[in-house]
Amino acid sequence: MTPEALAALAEDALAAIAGAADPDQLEVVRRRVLGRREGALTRAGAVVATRPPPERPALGRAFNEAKGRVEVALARRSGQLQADALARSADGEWVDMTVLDTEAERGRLHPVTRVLREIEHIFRGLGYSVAEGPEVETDRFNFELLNIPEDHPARDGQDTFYLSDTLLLRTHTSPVQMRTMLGQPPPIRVIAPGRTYRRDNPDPTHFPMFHQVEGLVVDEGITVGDLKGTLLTFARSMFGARREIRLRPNFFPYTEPSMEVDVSCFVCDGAGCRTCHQRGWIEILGSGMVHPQVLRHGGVDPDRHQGFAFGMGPERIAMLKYGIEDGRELTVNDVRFLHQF
Ligand code: 2U9
Repeated sequence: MTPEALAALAEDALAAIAGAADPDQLEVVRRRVLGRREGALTRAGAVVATRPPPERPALGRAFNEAKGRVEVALARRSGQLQADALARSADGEWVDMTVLDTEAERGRLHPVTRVLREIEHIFRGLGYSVAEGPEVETDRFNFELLNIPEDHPARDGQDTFYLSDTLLLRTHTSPVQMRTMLGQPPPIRVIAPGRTYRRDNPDPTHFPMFHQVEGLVVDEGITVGDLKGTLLTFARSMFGARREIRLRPNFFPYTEPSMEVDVSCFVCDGAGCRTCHQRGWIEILGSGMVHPQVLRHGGVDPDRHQGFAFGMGPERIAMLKYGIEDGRELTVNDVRFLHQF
């Protein structure tokens, strides 16, 4: 053992440290040189202690210097390797927090929602309130009080979703108006928008769940003139100022007389086109004067108060307004479809 041999050990160690490519390799080098039992320099230090006293000061100084150089080199290389690793991950993973994502897409309102809101807006402007009610109804509110007879086809299990002998999914929103009549005295001006259910197989114009907006007015001296003026105002707000309406006789159990309402075609102005099937008119609403028996069921005396009612289908209006040929598209929620409106 000589001072030169200790210096040579240190040189070997420095070369190995410089060659370590990552922290794991560096740790292997550290153990090989400074490990508590097997480290080459550690063992050389033990040999120094066995030399005769006159040799020890020079050997001790050489040992301390060799160990110091190795320790400093290890610490430097370790810091360097950690900084390299950090720089590499920052290069691969950096995020620029100042970049605005101008490509973010905005959502749209569903066409049926737009039509519902537009209808509500128009009738609120005419002084109507908006009422809601349960989608699970009783046979009594959905049919009986509305004068719909026991043998009416709508009451059949083929046409209505029954949940029990007496509970069903409402087939129209009319029970909401019946509940309104029972809950407050005239004057009443209310619309009832909401989901309704019928046992129809899906096709381009049918779906087992759809929406309705029905309306009810009850006051003293209400006539067909009020009905016609109200629905003309609605038609012009909804479909354009040049619209006309016409009433055609029809039958509903809860109104007498009952009328279907056509609006002059808003695509061709009445001249005849594909949308109106060359007729110049489009059927938009059902309506009528509330049947005296239905008024009585709602706690209203038909000798003092009269009323008119109407109903319409937002899906049908959305299809006409936006040229949608297959109403089933309205239930798929494919954003490529919804983004067109
Ligand atoms: C009460 C009294 C009367 C509601 C009315 C209609 C006419 C009507 C349909 C048209 C197509 C709904 O969207 S549709 O399927 N509705 O034609 N509905 S009168 O009459 C009422 C309702 C409640 C107490």
